[in-house]
Amino acid sequence: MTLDPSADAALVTHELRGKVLLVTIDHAPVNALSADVRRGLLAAIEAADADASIEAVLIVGAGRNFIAGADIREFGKPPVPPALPDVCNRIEACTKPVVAAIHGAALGGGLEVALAAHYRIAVDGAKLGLPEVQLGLLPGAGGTQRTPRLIGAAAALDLILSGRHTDAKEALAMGLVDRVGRSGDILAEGLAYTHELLAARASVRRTRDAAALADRAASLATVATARAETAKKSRGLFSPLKIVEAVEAAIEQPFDDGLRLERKLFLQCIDSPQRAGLIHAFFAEREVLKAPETRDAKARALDAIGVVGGGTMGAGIAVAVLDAGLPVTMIERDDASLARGRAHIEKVYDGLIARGRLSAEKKADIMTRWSGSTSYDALAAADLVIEAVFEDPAVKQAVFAELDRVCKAGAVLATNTSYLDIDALAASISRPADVIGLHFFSPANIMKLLEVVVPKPVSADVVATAFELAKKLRKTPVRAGVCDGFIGNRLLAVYRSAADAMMEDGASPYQIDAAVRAFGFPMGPFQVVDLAGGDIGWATRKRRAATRNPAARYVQIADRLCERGWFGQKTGRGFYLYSEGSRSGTPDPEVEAIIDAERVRAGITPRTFSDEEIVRRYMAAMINEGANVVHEGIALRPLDVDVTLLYGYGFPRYRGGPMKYADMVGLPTILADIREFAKEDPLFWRASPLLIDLVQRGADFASLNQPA
Ligand code: 3H9
Repeated sequence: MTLDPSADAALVTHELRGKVLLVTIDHAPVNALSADVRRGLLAAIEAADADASIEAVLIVGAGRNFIAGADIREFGKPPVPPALPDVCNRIEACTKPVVAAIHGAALGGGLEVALAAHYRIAVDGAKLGLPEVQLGLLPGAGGTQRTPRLIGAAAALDLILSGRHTDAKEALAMGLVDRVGRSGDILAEGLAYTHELLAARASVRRTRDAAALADRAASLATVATARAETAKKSRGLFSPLKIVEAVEAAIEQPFDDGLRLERKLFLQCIDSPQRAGLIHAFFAEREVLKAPETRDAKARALDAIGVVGGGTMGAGIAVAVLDAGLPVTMIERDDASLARGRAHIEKVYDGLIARGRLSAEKKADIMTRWSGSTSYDALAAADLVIEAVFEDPAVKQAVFAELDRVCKAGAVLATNTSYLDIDALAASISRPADVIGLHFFSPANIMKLLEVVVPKPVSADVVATAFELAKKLRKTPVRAGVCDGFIGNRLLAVYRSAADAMMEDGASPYQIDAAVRAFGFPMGPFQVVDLAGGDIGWATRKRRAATRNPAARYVQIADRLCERGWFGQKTGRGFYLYSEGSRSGTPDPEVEAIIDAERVRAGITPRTFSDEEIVRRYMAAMINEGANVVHEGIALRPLDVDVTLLYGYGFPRYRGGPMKYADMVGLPTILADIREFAKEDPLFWRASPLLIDLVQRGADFASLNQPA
């Protein structure tokens, strides 16, 4: 029997099952707590309290989840009543026992609904957590008050500050749920548990009255430790310290006062730019998965993978593939190189064993899926082959000629080039429609970004296969068009040039790095050069010297360092000095002297830069090139640029990516900066036509973030 067949009832239905009111939330895809769902839940509880024949309430989610949390799309918009904290309070105040039966995700507001219920049962596969911190928020529907009262300050702070998911078994152990169901049938488990509670005459049991904070002194000591650790670790994030404050209030204040403080802090988080940046990142990283080809075409098989090249990149890719549970065949030119390739792979796993994160047996098991050969013929059965050999067009073409000869019809032939013309590579073989770029980032088994570079003749199902591979490898794929540097390295080249120019004009590399770190990047541009190896960029610069625009400014400081053999960490010095085995460098007075000499050579009188100006120039360069790659169709939308920089280049997630950041600063401001900087170097600071157009129309990058 459905008691309330109103519009809300479509999303939240309630029906009598004997004396139990079964409340089902059915709001695809993840049962997010939209205004209609909140209204529906409230109506259900009101109905239960009003009907004397109802003895208990059971809340379940339809589909694959209990409730994934508040509806994130509502944040930043005018609030629509009833507010979730009020709904939770009403559930808790219900005069009949309320049971939450949890399968799939019970996250954020979803777990808060469950905590407001009086009893909780979870089944295998349940994911419980309070991940608000990852969105720049804190649990704002009683989570900071009920969780510590139920499971203690330490466990609550761990859950809320990490945002991690816990499973049914651990949730039971920590007291977050009362029961783990034996079967996966959530409805049957929930009903059985509710009937059991009724038979035992279980009464209403409110989490607000739970006593896990009874040892006040110990709880406060836990909070003090968490506060000190969080201040050290949270690196500019706004919400973690607010979380500590809210949990402290749970210890020190009556429940209702604690809730009021939680609400106040939650609203501060909602208003913070970090919330806007992090939620943009959340949706953007899902949106990039929806490249047009993934909608229109079906992926080809991916059961056997080949990797050509056993260097750092090839081995890293092989590890990523092995970690996904797939077999890898590695090709190298001779036995010694093949042995080195295998050794590179083993080194990764041995490192894990040394840190206690992998057993020797598991490693042996993984390595059974690796095979190596010096003959391309071993790739005859491969579904997809990734070439990761030396970055030279002739070498790559020779590899592709071999792949063309040996691979079966329908095999996907991928190149891991970071800037070469894949259209030309595809055209050089008999099956251009099977050729695609898969640009991994080093270390390839760790870095999440995968640029899927789409040459003109490629067939849609090959692109869909690349996205499927990314899914299997747990990478975040971004679709990119063919150009020099694709999305990421193309932007990098431009903002690196901006940094070089500032260095020659008077800022020290150490000041630039510090300013960029203070913005939120883990490393500044010169630290990155030292980490990657200065020789790599040097080789590229030498290769491009003949085609460089002679009118463009060219800063030679990095070349001077490379001429001395100072390639960064691996040689013990680069822009920084590295003591034996150290990975963090110290400023080098000799480098500063070289920079001074270069300024004299270039006829530059050094001037001072504020940290703020450094960031403005760095970001303007990045954003302007980001606009260019969108304008040229290299990136589908601004959000694809954002995800590239977030996942491949250390852009601070809480700022959402360069294009989101630009929207938040305001595009007219960015354009005005570029025009100001252009007075010194008009060739470098040419405003992107897209940026100019958006400013003229009063629009922003977000307006271009339509579904692909
Ligand atoms: C909160 O609860 C605040 C409260 O404390 C206080 C309030 C006062 N809302 O990830 P998927 C969409 S903050 C709206 O691909 P999966 C998602 O965008 C919230 N939409 O599936 C995607 O849309 P599309 C705390 C949401 O199976 C679709 O659902 N909760 C939400 O791989 C499928 O998502 C969280 O932070 C949402 N809450 O993973 C949990 N969640 O199809 C966030 C998802 O158009 N969610 N969507 O691209 C997740 O972690 C995962 O989505 C989940 C499912 C694990 C649930």
